[in-house]
Amino acid sequence: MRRAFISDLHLDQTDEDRFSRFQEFLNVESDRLEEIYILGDLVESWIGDDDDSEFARRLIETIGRASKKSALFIMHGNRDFLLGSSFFSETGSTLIPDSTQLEGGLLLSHGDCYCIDDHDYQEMKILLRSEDWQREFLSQSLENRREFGKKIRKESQASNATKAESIMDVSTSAIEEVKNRKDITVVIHGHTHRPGIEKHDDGFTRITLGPWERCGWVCYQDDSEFKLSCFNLQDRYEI
Ligand SMILES: [Mn+2]
Repeated sequence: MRRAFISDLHLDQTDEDRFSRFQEFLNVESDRLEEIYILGDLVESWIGDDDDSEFARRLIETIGRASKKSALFIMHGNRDFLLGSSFFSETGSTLIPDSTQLEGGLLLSHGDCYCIDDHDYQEMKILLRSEDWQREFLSQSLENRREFGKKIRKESQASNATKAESIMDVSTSAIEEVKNRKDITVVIHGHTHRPGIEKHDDGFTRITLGPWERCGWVCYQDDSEFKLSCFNLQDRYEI
């Protein structure tokens, strides 16, 4: 099975380069791979499937084109958890829940569920993922929702700037828990923006995807082989 895993693209209307690289990436890889997984934070914010912006329309078109050639799976992150059923049916992609397990003991997560030392974050997550909050939010005008999106991003940047580095990383005990599961040998996650491959002595592997910031991080799978790499976001994406 040949797959690619990406996360934390944080696409928005302001970064044209990054959006073009994403289009090229999907175009090239959907010809070549059987499955493509986006493990959360595809966009910087998603205010609802009824967003009528040019950006939202382009995103839906781009994913729709790729999903005709390759199976596309998307997991919610903490920025794009409002990607809803219209988005998935319009794009032909499939929503997968956090902690989805694939064959060969492969576990997929956005990664924020392992950041259990960040109590403020986890509390906020419970609120934002509740049905009541989402229903109320989606009932507001697009204009209000756009404003709220901007506000919450600023607040999160400000609060992250004062938090200890270790709090925003995964907690060792949360990873130990995953590792202790007999049915899991590899976990792939994003969210922390600390890309790398961690191989444990007992054969357990943790692969952390990176953000599309200075370069575009991708993990390629070819059966039991995993390769983490980063491509230039300034140049056209080619293989
Ligand atoms: Mn995230």
